[in-house]
Amino acid sequence: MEKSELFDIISQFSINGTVKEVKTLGNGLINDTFKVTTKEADQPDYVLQHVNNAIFTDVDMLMHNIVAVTTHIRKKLEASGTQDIDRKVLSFIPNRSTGKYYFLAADGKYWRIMVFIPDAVTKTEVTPASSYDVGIAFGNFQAMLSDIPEKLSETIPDFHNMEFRMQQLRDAIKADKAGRVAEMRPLIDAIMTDADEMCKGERLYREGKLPKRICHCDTKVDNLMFDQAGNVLCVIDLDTVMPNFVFSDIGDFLRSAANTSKEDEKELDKVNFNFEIFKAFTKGYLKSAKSFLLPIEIENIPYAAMLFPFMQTVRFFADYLDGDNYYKIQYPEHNLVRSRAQWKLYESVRAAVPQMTDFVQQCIAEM
Ligand code: GN1
Ligand code: MG
Repeated sequence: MEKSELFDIISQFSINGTVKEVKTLGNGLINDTFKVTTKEADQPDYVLQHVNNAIFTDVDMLMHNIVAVTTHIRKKLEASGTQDIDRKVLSFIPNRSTGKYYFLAADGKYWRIMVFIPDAVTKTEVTPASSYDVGIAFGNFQAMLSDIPEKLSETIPDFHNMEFRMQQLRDAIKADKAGRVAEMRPLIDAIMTDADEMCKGERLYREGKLPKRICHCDTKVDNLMFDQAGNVLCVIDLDTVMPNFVFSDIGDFLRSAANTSKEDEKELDKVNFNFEIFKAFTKGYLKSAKSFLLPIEIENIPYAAMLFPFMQTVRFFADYLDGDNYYKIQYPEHNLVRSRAQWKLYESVRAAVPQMTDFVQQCIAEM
């Protein structure tokens, strides 16, 4: 995109300061993100984002959710006397003319802008010590949002609904749009074998045994900000904050953090479940969330840990069979490589279910 177009988009928002430069930022698979630097030292920098409205089809509702969430969290942090609040919750900037928190450009693209959090870093890997803090942070995040007065909508309907994700995979297999199905039988069969078991969450929900709470739903490590000393500041990427099972936040964090390699590792021997990270995270999470969790949520933490690599295999794989329309890819087989890496992680997590179950029980007994 031309710099002048980006400058023009930025000028639609009520930002302070004069724009000096705009550079690409981050590695999200869905939205395009830019860092906007201002000339003045006493004015903030900003983050400009193109919202992918093929995926988030109702941007007005999306931004309503996000602003409700950030406003509510800010109030909670103020009430508890927290220091340095501007680095612990995102602030979005309204459009000068509409007052809405997005700008709809003439070409139909949606943009938004938020204040850049200074002296913060994102990570691709975490240690057990930081995972413990992340666990506490997610428990607090869910606790802070438990009494949000606005009703939040599902920004992507059925986002973490495993039955729906299986249906998408079945549809992709049936349509075989990219002609890739024939060679993929072993992976398809392996997924189908475990599918019913992995859809347990939806069944428990229908039976009225499992609640939905407001969750982040994209808690991969890249979506966390840390300060220079390694302390958690906040979770970013709030597009998917919506009602869901608590399994979402536990599972997606472990999927990314407790993987001994990358989400798209080609050498599968390098992909394993890091049990130390699981232990540290679970301990922290239970510490801050135990007061509101039901026994059924606690006893299914091992299920949550399995569910997310399983679900992510299904999602990457359905996209691969469909001809790569959803996730950004860097090479033609990228979604297949991702699927295989996630499947390897799933198998490794699955093998650890007995140890995970013991550990959760032990944690609860000690609290
Ligand atoms: C996407 O936007 P990003 O890259 O943080 C995806 C997540 C997946 C993740 C896999 C809206 O997250 O659900 O788990 O990629 N977000 C959406 O890396 O589909
Ligand atoms: Mg992201």
